[in-house]
Amino acid sequence: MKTQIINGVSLPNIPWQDKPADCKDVIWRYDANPIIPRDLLPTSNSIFNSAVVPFESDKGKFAGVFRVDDKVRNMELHAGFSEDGIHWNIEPDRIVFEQAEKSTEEVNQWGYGYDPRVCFIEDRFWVTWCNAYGWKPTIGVGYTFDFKTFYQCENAFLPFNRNGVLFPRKINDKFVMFSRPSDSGHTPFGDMYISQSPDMKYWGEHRHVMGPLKAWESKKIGAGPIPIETSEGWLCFYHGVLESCNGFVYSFSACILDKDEPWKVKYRCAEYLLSPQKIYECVGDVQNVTFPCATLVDADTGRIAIYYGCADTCVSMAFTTVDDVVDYVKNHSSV
Ligand code: BMA
Repeated sequence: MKTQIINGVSLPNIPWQDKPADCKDVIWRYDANPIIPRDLLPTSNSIFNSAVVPFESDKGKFAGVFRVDDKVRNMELHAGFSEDGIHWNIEPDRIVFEQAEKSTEEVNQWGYGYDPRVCFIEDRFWVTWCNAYGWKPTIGVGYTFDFKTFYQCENAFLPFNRNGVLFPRKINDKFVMFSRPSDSGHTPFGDMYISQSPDMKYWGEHRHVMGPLKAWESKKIGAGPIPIETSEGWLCFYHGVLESCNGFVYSFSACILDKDEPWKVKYRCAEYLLSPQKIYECVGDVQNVTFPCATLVDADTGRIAIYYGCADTCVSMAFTTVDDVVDYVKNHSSV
């Protein structure tokens, strides 16, 4: 590998398929997509935009937090487990968080849950999601050690905010999180920002990272999976939205951020790397959405498995390698 993965883990059983000989793209789809159908649970309307991580990785296992919209159309989060990263057992009951700090205040309460991310930092798995505070979206924060008991902390930010994504280690002794200030609806704008915290509770030192630039992302952008630390900087997949006469189109691409000051963009791919083109990405509850929320990365081979929601209906997987994507982003960069 030309590009080294820093602080990575070995995942010998990472889900993987070689790039098809006729594929001209940097990212290629799993040929048995989608891996999680909308009706995996008897109660589910749809399962999409979900986060997976290595869990008990010495035993080759995986766990995750899944966005499950039920048939009432409540937006809920459910835990799930897998032996191979492809076939998932999702708990039939939603996660009910315990309060991390006992409080009589109402600030910590669960409102709803969508677009979760899961990030292992130091000793626990942190979960961020779009939570409701007074039915207004903001970034919920919680943690778990075992994907059985989950603890909820204070919301990170004021409404309105979405796409809260943590970095996998402290930088300059502070936790670091992306977010995307928004409105109460289907926000027609959006830049990515970084905020910093000494304790996962008080967030400040906000920095602008980047806003929409190219046509494919001209309406708004938002952070995707947990950033991957490499010798070139932080490799970040992110989604971008274009508005067509048929509504929003969600594609995704990647950028590389400075390792010490991650609000500084080193490279940013001018093109999308994957856009809604397959039937399961174009047809569903919301047409034309590919929305990545997680990656698995094998530090030994540089293989990356990307998990992305499709058409707000199901979950699919796509693959690339660190070298392939870093080279492509560097060679097609416009900052
Ligand atoms: C965003 C979020 C995502 C969803 C996308 C497209 O605002 O709600 O969960 O995938 O819209 O509907």
